[in-house]
Amino acid sequence: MNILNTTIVHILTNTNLLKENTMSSSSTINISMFGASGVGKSSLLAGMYHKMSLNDSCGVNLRCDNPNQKIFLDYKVRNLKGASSTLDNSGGIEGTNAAKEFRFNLSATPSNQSKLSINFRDIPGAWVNDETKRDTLHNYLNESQVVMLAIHTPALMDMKGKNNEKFNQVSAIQWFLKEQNFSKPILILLVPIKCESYIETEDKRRKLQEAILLSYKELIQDLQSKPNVAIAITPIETMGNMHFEGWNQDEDKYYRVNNNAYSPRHIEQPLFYALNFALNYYLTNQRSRWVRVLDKSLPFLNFDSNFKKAIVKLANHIKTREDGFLLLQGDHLLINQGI
Ligand SMILES: Nc1nc2c(ncn2[C@@H]2O[C@H](COP(=O)(O)OP(=O)(O)O)[C@@H](O)[C@H]2O)c(=O)[nH]1
Ligand SMILES: [Mg+2]
Repeated sequence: MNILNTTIVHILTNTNLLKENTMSSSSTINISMFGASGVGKSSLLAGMYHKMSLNDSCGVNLRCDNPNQKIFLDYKVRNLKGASSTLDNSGGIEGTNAAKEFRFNLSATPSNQSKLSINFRDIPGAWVNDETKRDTLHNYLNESQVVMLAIHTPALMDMKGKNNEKFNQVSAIQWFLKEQNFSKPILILLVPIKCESYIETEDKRRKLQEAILLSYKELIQDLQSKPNVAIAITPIETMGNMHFEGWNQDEDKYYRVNNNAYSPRHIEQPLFYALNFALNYYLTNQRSRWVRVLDKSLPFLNFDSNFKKAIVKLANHIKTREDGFLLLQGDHLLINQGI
């Protein structure tokens, strides 16, 4: 069988049938970091990257080759680690002009050549209310395979959600998402952050889920019948050591619990969801037709076997029903589709 495999691969390579497979090195998955200003989008991105660089990353390697971007992400993590007894929103003031792009290379191991670029676009929250950015924002969302919608949890939960609309811009954000035509598969993650005080007990996690389902009801109902759309609620603690204290006029205040160190919880989950979806998307939609046909009809050739293994591993690691997580729809877009 081995000789047969080698011969077939040799023939395919020499007849250029696999060429498009190697050319697929240019495939890109766009992930939009979306949400109002100051909710914690950039911190979430930095925290996910940091966590990924530390731990077992489920059979995938995510590399940032741009030194300036690495410096920015490291700086953000240092800020989160160094946050002292109180913390306010001032760190989140963003320019309104440009979205920042962070390009990562995804491969099965550090030594493997990357076939897939993961392009995070950190979209300024102010764009949702800026007429001049409307088209650009639509285009960004339209080009996205994954949207991570960061949600300011204290604004959603405290004082019966009195500050929810203001901090989370729920109506404008839902409008932008509902306007998409969803002709291609997309994963939308509703990511409650700063939620250290809201996921400590089963009862609190249930209440948080209910509040998200209610607040984003319009969007969720609208997307319910769309088979191309996967949606999940993925609550995380970006810092793990800060508890919500209250409001000082219009600013949210936190305190550091027992001087505890930065210890994010579940922060890898949105990334695992996104990478799982991205790999499935790549195998199903971004490889050439030839490669897909050959992969299906001659499975012993083991095309992209490392990516397939990573999909299974990631699918086993993502939380779909526990710890306040909920995969609402689109399971079929996240599990190995047997390609
Ligand atoms: N308490 C708390 N503060 C956070 C958390 N994530 C971010 N922050 C703080 O919230 C502010 C805004 O964060 P940033 O990521 O810049 O928000 P962005 O404008 O959405 O990109 C910063 O001061 C962060 O230090 C979190 O999980 N908990
Ligand atoms: Mg930001």
